[in-house]
Amino acid sequence: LTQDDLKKIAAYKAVEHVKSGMVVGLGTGSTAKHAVDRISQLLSQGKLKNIVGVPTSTQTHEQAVSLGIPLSDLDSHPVVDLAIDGADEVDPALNLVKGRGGSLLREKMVESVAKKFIVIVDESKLVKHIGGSRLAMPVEVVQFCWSHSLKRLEELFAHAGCAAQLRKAADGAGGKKPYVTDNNNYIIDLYFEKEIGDLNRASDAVLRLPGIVDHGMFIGLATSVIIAGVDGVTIKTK
Ligand code: DER
Repeated sequence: LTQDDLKKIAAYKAVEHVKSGMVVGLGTGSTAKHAVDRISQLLSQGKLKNIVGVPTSTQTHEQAVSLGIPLSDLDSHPVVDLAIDGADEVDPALNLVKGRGGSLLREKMVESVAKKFIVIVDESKLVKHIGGSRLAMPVEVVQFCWSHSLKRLEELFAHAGCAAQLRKAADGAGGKKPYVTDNNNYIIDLYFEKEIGDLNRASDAVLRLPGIVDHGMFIGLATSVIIAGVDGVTIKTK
């Protein structure tokens, strides 16, 4: 079983919770992609009807359009029955790190108004403490004076040995340029040497900094996590 097989298994399991008539939050990333594929499969087989998808990125929007999934947005559907999305890290309390795919803002907007939010992961995403994996903790910031925001974020997390860097993307000419999100913002990735401590305190402190749009800590939003491992699939519900 490859890692992608595991992602697909978790995604298909989550889609079993999609019922006809639901407004479904469509996640972003290589795991959520399988869930979107599966929903379109069931729609075309007539096993699902009257689904409205609310995509969490232009990437997922384009995938869903190409698959013929009817789409809407939070303006028209302020409540989502079920959101399905991947994650970069999941801790035992189902807190998440998300956003390494760059879509954290729209994901958090959709997933924070979902009656149920099922996270789909392969077992490699499980961690003891989020932010401790030495992988990126993304923060979406306005472009204006991003370097100032980067410094304020490093100061804020100095106790955790934080190093921050502006996320870059290929400029198509062999060089790099700042990565720009769907919302025309930049992303600053934070790397920690030590645990960041209380997540809610960290979240509040980050969100109080002017110029910060949002961050990749999804605290208390997930209602279930479906974990696909080599020994099988398990579901943990809060
Ligand atoms: O960027 C995101 O939040 C994605 O959901 C990401 O965290 C999970 O992507 P993956 O399923 O490709 O690992």
